[in-house]
Amino acid sequence: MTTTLPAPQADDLQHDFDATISDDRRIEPRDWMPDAYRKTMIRQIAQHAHSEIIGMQPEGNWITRAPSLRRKAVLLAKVQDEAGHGMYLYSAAETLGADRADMTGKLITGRQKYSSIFNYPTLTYADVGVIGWLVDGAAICNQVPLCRASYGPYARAMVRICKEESFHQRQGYELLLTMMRGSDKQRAMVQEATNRFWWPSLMMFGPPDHRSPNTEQSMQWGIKRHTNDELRQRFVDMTVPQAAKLGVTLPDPDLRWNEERGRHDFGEIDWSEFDAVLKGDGPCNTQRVQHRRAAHEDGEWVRDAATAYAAKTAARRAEKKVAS
Ligand code: FAQ
Repeated sequence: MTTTLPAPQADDLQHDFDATISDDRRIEPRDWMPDAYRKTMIRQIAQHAHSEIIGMQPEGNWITRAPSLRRKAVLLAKVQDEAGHGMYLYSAAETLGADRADMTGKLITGRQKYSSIFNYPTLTYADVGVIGWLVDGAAICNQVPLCRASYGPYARAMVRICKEESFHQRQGYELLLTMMRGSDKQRAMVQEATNRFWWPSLMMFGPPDHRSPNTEQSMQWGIKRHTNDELRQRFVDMTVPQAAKLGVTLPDPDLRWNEERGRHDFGEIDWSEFDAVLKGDGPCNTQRVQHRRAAHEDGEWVRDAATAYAAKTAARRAEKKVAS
């Protein structure tokens, strides 16, 4: 949406926007904002919404094979929560003028991204626990600072999402604690799932700072409060003691406490793997997008029916108004 305004008015609007950001107040949907800010917010929120929706697939894969009624109920509720997060986020993007059908179209034709992590398969039930522990854990680490993001509707959606993600993280950790108290086979499953998900979880935070084209501007605008590398480091420091308590080994021979830095050092991430996943060449990219596309196509009749019902209700309301 490009708006050309006379110069003095444009300057005033820019000044008000800058003041809102520097005073750490929120930008609201009716406020003027630079086109580039709107575009960045739509990009990030759409990617985030798509991640929540595509993120239902890896764990959804285990709903019918959960090992008990309790685990099944918990997993169903968790996957449903992720759908809810997607819905809040699409609504937040709509307040910026984005169109939900357009965003879905861009997702299923590969023109908008979703998180790299959901392109990895879930091979055993331990993956459900590890996703809760590491993937939701990384998501919380990344999203808690977003509760203070400068765009009001996004920041407010994040508050509720973070509360639910914290619960998800605990359910994953509780599942893993239970498995670690079980048989040798169960313990081996947890270790094997941790080995597969550790590095992709670190990639969730995005490219290293020197290769992150958006960080600097997003930090100036108060969208991001920390860089990708800062949050990744925070996640490593938070997770190491949790792994020790659980009794699993994180698959990184270079991971050790650095007394001087007061943080953990960790090994080099394979960024060529991240780049390949982003290009569509991860283990499950094709399957994830195809599945989403099929669900969208299968749901066409529901959208048509809802649209027809809304039109009929509006017409009836208009008729009543004319009659009264
Ligand atoms: N995967 O310049 P930067 C969840 C893209 S929700 C794919 O650093 P930015 C809940 C990036 O978009 C997980 N693409 O970008 C759950 C950019 O693309 P461009 C999702 C990635 O935006 C749990 C390009 O690379 N969370 O897990 C990734 O400043 C369990 C350059 O990167 C969010 O979306 C990636 N990992 O920082 C659900 C949180 N990283 O410019 C189910 C909100 C980067 O070509 C089960 N988003 N890219 O369009 C953010 O915090 C930021 O957007 C970052 C990236 C940190 C992800």
